[in-house]
Amino acid sequence: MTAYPLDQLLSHYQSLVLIRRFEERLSDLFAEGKVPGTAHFCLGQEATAVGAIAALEPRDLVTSNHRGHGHFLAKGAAPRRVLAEIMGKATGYCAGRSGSQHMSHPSIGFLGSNGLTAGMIPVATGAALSQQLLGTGRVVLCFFGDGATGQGAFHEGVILGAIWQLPVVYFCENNGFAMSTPVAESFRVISVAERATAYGIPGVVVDGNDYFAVREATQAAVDRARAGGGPTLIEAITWRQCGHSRSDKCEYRSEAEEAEWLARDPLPRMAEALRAGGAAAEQIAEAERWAEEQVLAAVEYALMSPEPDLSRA
Ligand SMILES: Cc1ncc(C[n+]2csc(CCOP(=O)(O)OP(=O)(O)O)c2C)c(N)n1
Repeated sequence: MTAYPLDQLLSHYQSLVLIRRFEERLSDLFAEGKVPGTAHFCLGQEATAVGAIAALEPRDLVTSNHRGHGHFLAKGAAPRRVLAEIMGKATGYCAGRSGSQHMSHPSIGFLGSNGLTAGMIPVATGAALSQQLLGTGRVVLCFFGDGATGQGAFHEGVILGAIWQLPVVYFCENNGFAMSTPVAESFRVISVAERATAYGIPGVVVDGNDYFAVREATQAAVDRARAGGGPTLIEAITWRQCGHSRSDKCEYRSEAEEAEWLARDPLPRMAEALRAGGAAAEQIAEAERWAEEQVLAAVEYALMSPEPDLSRA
């Protein structure tokens, strides 16, 4: 932790708390009938988004999946416009037309989330090919879940990334389940990272609930990609503190499992590391207050925002 400036770490802790409060409040808004459709929350997975994106430069690019609110916020999206988008409002990043699963804002390097499982892996590979051909020096960070690694698009995307030595980091958030299917029923290899051998690229397993471990592993992969060394497959072991989507009551998980993972919650772990590194209790509390205020302001903004003009194509 001493390798990073305390101010920067406090601001990343703010981002963790922001994502947590954002998702909690969004869940309430659904329950209150104020949001249409469905959403996939990333509660419990905040450290993968913030830790991995901390390893990027602002000019670098990110692709996401259906569980993408945290990725978008960590890349610097304004919470009020993300919430407005999810609520289908005209002030959202895609004018209310994409909703929760298909948001994008290329000008901050967020190329998009996608409801198609593994749908963005070939897109990330293509974006990385562009960076290589244009010589931009940018790296692409591609988020997806463990379930996505069973899709043909994963294989096709990673194999091309590997063959062409593209500046891309394939980042798997292994939260133990694809909907209700546990990973043990999805593949026979011990870990997703083990598959990297088949593509001839490094595979790394990391504790996805540890901001510092995620950041360090991603930094090594990003540096390697930027230097022309090609892709890395990172597998971050994490757990969602919620159902797969809004309607999932998680009946396939035990109370013991839940207790075990709640004890590994990434937020108190980072707060503890900050305290140990010299942050004052007031600085941590201030970061938490700031995040809460951001979410309150976002809710007000999104609720007040107009509906899209449906006469426009
Ligand atoms: C091509 C495709 N097949 C099936 C689905 C249905 N589906 C939605 S999410 C999901 C599971 C995804 O699991 P994983 O990639 O592990 O991500 P997680 O939800 O755990 O974050 C599936 C199968 C889909 N959206 N797209």
